[in-house]
Amino acid sequence: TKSLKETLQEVIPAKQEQLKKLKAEHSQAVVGEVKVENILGGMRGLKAMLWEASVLDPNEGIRFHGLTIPDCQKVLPPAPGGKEMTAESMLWLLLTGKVPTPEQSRQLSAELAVKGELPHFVTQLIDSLPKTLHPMTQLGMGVAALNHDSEFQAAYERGIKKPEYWTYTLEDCLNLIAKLPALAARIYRNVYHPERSLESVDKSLDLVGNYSNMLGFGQNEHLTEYLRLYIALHGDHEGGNASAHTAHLVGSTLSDPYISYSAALFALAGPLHGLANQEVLRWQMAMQKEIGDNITHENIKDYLWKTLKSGQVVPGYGHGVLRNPDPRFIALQEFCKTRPELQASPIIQLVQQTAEIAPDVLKEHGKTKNPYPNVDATSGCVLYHYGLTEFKYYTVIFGVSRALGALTQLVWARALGLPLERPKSYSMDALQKLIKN
Ligand code: CMX
Repeated sequence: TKSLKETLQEVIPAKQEQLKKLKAEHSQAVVGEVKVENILGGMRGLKAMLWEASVLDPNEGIRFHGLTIPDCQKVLPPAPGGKEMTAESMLWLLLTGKVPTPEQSRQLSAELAVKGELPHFVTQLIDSLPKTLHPMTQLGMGVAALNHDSEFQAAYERGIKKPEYWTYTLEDCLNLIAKLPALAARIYRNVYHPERSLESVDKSLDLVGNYSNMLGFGQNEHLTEYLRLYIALHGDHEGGNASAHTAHLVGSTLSDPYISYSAALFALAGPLHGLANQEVLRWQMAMQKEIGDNITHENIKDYLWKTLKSGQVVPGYGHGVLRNPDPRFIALQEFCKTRPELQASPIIQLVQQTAEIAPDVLKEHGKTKNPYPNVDATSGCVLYHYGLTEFKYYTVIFGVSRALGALTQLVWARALGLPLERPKSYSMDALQKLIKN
């Protein structure tokens, strides 16, 4: 059986050749135009980034190396005894474009488990932080501190050659992904359950099996399976989203993967991006409190209008690229349908009812280009049902997941020798001058 590194070694030359050919034969081909609206509108719609692992179609949603979410659910190996694809299987696909065998996926799990414990100074750092510091800030700090042991940074200082960059980057990326569960679980324990002892990394478990175990939910196989699906699904969403783009931008300066991904986490921590899943649950709970037991179509509709009229966005709805319901939302909803206890859960029912009503209200409101639910509309309610009720923590789980895609691209950026990212900017005066000429 080939290892992950051996598989990558095999696929890299063809990609390098493809890049060389694109540069040589099509450098001057035009793929779109830059309008003033792109410059003023957060670069929305601008085709300006290279990203290998996934492409987001506005109508059908994400594909990972051409595979849709249902395709991935069919072909990517689950954990022993489980049904949902593992984070390792998704990581393998993202990195290599190939579907791993169950054996390869298990080997990767074993490799990550061996690397999974945190260095002592990082546990000390995290333990010294106040409980009141947002869990995302703590995660970003912990990830940045792990750069103490960056192999890429050390090798760069020694003066390695460019073609060797990717191997050290891969080592850092795997080390970081391996350590995220212990780091994220430690933050959870410290902030919410300081009385609990922390499990250490179990060498026989997959990454998410360990994460669930360290969070204190190891006995709940349903939640562990949900987390596997959640983490695989959130792994990558092409390159332009704020967290992935941040990792790419910072990484393009040859910052090591730890500090590049730390920066990405702080982009994920914003309410228009990853923090939305915390906001969704807060908002749905407030709706539940206000409506009480009398949940009707009209009551939900009124609450939606109340939110919009107060000038707030409806969290979990809309998207920068997508123009249809998010297939990640659909996959997580399907998970709910397979389990009677989830179907009976009041909060899950409320999320489902809201998803039936909100699109029409948002259409009538007439602002958002996409009135449909995104993944954040539903991702938190299953966690809540199974007892992971601290929704301030939810973006941390997203942060554990998004490492799969953002770090994959860092490996590819080094393997392809991608340059420093440096777009051109204009002041409004300069722009007006440009338009006149
Ligand atoms: N509720 C109310 N208004 C919304 C809206 C929503 N859910 N989504 C968009 N709008 C508004 C925008 O605020 C904007 O209004 P202004 O013109 O007054 O500024 C207008 O509709 C046009 O926005 P858009 O082009 O449709 O959306 P953007 O690409 O600018 O923004 C997003 C995308 C996700 C930030 C936005 O839809 C939003 O704020 N949604 C709610 C937060 C959310 O769910 N975020 C999670 C996204 C997924 C993720 O990254 O994790």
